[in-house]
Amino acid sequence: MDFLQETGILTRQSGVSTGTKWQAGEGADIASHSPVDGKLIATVTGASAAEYEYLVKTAEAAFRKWREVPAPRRGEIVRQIGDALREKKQALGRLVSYEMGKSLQEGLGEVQEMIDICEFAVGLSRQLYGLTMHSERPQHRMYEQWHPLGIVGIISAFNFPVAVWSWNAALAWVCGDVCIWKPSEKTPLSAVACQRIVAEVFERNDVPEGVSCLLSGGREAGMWMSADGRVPLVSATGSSRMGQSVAATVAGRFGRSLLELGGNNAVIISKDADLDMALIGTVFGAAGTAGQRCTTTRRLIVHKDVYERFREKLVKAYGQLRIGNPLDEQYHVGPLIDKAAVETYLQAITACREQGGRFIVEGGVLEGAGFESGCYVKPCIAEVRPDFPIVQTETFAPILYIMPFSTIDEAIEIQNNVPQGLSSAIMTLNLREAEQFLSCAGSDCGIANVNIGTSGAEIGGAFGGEKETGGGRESGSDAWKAYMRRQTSTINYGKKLPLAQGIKFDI
Ligand code: UN1
Repeated sequence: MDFLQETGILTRQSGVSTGTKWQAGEGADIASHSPVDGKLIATVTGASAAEYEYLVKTAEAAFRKWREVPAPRRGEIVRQIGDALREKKQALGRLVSYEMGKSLQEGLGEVQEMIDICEFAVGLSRQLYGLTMHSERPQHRMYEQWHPLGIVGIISAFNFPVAVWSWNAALAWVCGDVCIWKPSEKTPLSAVACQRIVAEVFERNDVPEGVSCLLSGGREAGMWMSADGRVPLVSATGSSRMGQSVAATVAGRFGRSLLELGGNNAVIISKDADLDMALIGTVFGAAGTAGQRCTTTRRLIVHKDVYERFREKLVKAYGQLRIGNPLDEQYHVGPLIDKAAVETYLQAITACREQGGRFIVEGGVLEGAGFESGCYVKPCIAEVRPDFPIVQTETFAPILYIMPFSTIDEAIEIQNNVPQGLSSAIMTLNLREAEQFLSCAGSDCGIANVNIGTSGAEIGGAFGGEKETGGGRESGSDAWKAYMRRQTSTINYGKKLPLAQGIKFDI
C-alpha cells in the first residue's frame, strides 16, 4: 500500500491542524476502517473544544492577512495546489478508493475534479466582478464590490471525501476567505492527506497558518461551527436531516449556510429515447459508486410503450455488473461505506416489499472470499408506484425504483413529486419533450439534463438543488458569490449633497 506512504498516512495521527502545525487532537479518536477489506487503515485524533477555539483564533488572525493578498496572487497559489494534486493524483485517488470504497476510476476522477476546480478558481481570481450602476443624483458614482467573508466552515460527506471540500475551499481561498474543514468521520484520512498537500504549498508561499484548518471530529464539531458567530458561512454537504439542524442553528445567529443535501434523482425514458444510450446512463447513474452519490439515479420513469423492452435490457445489464474490490479495475461496483449502510439498504428493501414493490433484480449482501468486510451488496431494481413512502426517501445504496408513465405531463409530475430536488434527466430525441422538461413547467431540480444521466456533473456549472436538497449552489458559474459579501458604494464627487428620491432637507 504505497499510497499510504505517499500521502503521508501514519498508523496514528492528529486530525487537527492549522496548516503545517498539528495539534495533539485531544478529542475522541476516529478509527478509519476500509470498507474494501474491513481492515483498520489508521486512527485520527479528533479536536477538543479548546483546540477548536485555537483553530478559530488562528483562522481569524490569518484572515486579516489573507484578505489583503491580491486575489490574482491568491489564485496563483491555488494554481500551485492544483499542480501538487496533479503530482499526487494516483496516490490520493487510491487512498480515496480504499478509504471510501469507490472504484479507482472514480477515486481518480474525484482528484481530477479537485484539479479542475483549482484551475477554475485561478481564472475566477481575476473575475470577481461587481456591477456599476448609474446614480440618480448628479456627480455621483454608484457601484458594487465583493469582499471576503471571513471564516468558511466546510462540513463534507464521506461519499465525495475530497472533491466537494475542494469546490468550497478553492473558491473560498481565491475570494480571500479562510477555511475550517470538518470532514466526515467515515473518511478522516483522505482529509489528512489533502491538508498535508495544501499546507506544503501554503508554506512555500508564506501563507500564514490558519488559512486552511482541519477540524476532525464528530457531529459536535460541526455544531461548534454552526453555532459560532465568528464563522459567517457554513457550507454543509450530507443528509437533509443534518442540513436541517445546521441550517436552523446557523440561521439562529443570522449566519449564512450553503446546503447540498439529499437527492432523489429520476431519469424519464421517453418512447423516443435512444434506449442503448439511456441504458448506459441509467446503469452508471444507479449502480455506480454503489448508489452513494447525491446525484445517483434512484427512480426510472419509463414510457409504457418501451417499458417491457427497457426493463429487459436493464435486467440483462445488471446481470453483467461485477461487484468486488474497487481497486481492481475489472469490477464495476464496490462496497457500501460501512455495515450501518448495509443495514439501511436491507431495511429499504424490506420496506419496499412491504409497500408492494416487486423486485425484478434481487438485492442481498455478498459473502465469502473477497467480501469479508460485509459491506458488498447487490445493486437491485424494484417495480413500484411513485407514491410509496420508500420511493419518496433517499436511501444511500444501489436500489433503483422503476415505474411506467403514459404522457410526458404525467412523467414530469412524477419526477417532481418528491421532497428532494437535486438532479434530473430525460432521455429523448423528441425536441418538444426535451424543451418541456427544461421549461419553467418542467423539472423542478437544480440540475436537469437531456440525454445524459443524473450523475457526473462537471465543475463548471453551479451544483446543487431545491427543496430538501437545501438550495445551495457550489462549484462553477457564479457560485463564488456565496463566499463573499456584496457592498454597494455610492460616491459623491460634487459640491452639493442631493438626497435620493428628491427629498429636501434644508437646515
Ligand atoms: C455528491 O454526490 O455529493 O455530479 C457530489 C456528480 C459529481 C459530484 C457529486 N460530480 O455526480
